[in-house]
Amino acid sequence: MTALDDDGVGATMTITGPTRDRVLSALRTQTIELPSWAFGNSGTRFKVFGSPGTPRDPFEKLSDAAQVHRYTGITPRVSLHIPWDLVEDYGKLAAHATDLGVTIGTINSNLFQDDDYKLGSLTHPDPRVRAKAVAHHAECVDVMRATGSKELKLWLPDGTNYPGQDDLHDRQERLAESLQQVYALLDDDHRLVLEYKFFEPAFYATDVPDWGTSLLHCLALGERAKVVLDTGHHAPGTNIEFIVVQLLRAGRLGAFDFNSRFYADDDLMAGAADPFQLFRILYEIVRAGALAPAHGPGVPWDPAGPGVNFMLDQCHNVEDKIPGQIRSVTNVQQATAKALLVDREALTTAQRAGDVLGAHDVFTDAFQTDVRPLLAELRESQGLHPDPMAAFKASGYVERIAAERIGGTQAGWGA
Ligand code: AOS
Ligand code: ZN
Ligand code: ZN
Repeated sequence: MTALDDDGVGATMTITGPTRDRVLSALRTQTIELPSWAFGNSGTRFKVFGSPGTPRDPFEKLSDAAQVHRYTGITPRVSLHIPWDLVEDYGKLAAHATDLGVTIGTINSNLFQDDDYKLGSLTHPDPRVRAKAVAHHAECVDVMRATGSKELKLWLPDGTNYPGQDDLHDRQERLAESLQQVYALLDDDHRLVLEYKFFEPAFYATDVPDWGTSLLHCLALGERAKVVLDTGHHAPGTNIEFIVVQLLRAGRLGAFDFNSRFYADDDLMAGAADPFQLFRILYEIVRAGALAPAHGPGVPWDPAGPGVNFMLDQCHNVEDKIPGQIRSVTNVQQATAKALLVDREALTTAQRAGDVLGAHDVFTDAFQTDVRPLLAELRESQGLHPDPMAAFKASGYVERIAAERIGGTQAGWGA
């Protein structure tokens, strides 16, 4: 059915024929990596609310993550956080993942929960503390070897709270040196991804506050160092898709941490705060041909290549965790489908003709298209239930884990 839209340019978009086939086949290649910490209890510094059935160990976190994959079909990897996901035998954990139909993804180091790191980790003024922070990454690389993970992700809480507290220049030099030591620990088929965040926990000067700083350090390290863009880590009003464009041009966009923020870095569900922003980001990904998975069966892994890892970095403080992940995944999937629907030919024609409103209409027509029926069709073609949320709820899994698991832990302390 076709109906007139209200922009005077054309009709509402219908998804048929070659467009439908092209979009469906691109969506079939998409994968999203889930964070193990999304399944543990989490909260703010004021209160952590427990939820029934919370995983008691990393094995149970993987079991919950596998449920998301079971119903959405596009989340085959799970990131670990060390030492939150500390186990004696990582080979056993990886085998457990395989049994569940998923694999271990990125290994995240933890530089923010040790008293020694009060004044910094890789940038700390004391060489002993910097050496300790580097040594932690050697442990993480061992976990990568034991689990088959290929990516080491660093997020630094390092920074200062007061002008003059430490020397800004020296901190950058120390950071460069420490990062080189970490990079040297990696195997040839590993890569390092470096996240940035404009503030918090430091409030005056953050040592990796923006994509430019992360990129400079990555360029100095080598071609297997890439930037992580966490969508929650920018000042309000920042044009994130512009950053995506620049990092893609440089071949240095390693990964996303998708989430939503309203005021600060809240790790809310991706697509909840601003689905239009998520669409704009994914449009640039599609535009650059960067949707192709970096990881996956039949995909040759290239640690220096342009592959982007699409990850979630979220916590579910008040909503149910597995459904919270399912919703986030379907939000990313919807934004991707809409990005794939942009009529690139019509857009380019309008752009080159200087047709400002025409170009804008082509762009927003895709965003306003309801892609949910298409995604339902995609899932059915893959043998999945068309509505993953309904299917998960009907499965009785939540009731089962609530009865079986007693004493689940907080996300950050689930060892
Ligand atoms: C912190 O704000 C960052 O987003 C990191 O990715 C962090 O490691 C992750 O959120 C787990 O705490
Ligand atoms: Zn993050
Ligand atoms: Zn964050």
